[in-house]
Amino acid sequence: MFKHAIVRKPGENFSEGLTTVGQGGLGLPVYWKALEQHAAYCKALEACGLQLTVLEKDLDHPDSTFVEDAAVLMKQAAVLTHPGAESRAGEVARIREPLLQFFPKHYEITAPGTLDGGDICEADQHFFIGISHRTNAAGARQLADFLAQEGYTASFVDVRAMTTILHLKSGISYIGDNTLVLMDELADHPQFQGYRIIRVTESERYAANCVRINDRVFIAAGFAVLEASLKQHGYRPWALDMSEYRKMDGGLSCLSLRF
Ligand code: CIR
Repeated sequence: MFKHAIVRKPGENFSEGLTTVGQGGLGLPVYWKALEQHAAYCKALEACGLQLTVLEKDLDHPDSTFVEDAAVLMKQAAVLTHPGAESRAGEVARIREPLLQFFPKHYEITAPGTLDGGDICEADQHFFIGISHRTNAAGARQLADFLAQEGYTASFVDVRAMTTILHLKSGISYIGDNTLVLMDELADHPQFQGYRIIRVTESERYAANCVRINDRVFIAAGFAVLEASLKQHGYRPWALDMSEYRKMDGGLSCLSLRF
């Protein structure tokens, strides 16, 4: 059960963050809509029983609303990351203090290692670590070592050749009950055999990034096939409009750190 989440409001310069899809047809985000969607996301977290720490907008870092990339959380310790994009490196220092209030024990990814939280998929005692254009092998190895010290196992999934996703977790979510939601391209990967798999079709790929929040599963609105499939598997999906975050390559999970 999650009891708490840390989020950060997007700043007025949110659209100046990094994006690949924004330039490619979806357009740039509209700020007031992003704020509205953020507020709805926060309300949904609260409705699921979570207490929120809402950090103020950080105009020095337009991507800083994607707080998930700055840390990886275990039950008893936090890992401060070393983001792979230069423009995002300073986000870690800005989340350190609020995060470490809750996690007195912590580790840090250091150069030459780079790692974005969006590449890390926790599945109970096991963590899948994506090697991407943001997370390098050195960062992945450092994290695996920290995880081992805390009693978790880890394995690496190389997604560098997958041009459709930014991070591993853009294409995979663990929603409890030994169940993975997987985009088509990842669904037959040997690492994921042994899990119950809910497959996401190519046209709904964006929705593969969903989040189990206590007894609900948050999914991006507008993806009817996955929503129906989650229901069939006994889950209670909660659809949230993510249109403005999608334009900046962001998914549902990136907007919060949950613990
Ligand atoms: C970036 O390119 O870093 C941001 N515009 C989007 C980050 C999304 N984060 C995530 O998927 N965990």
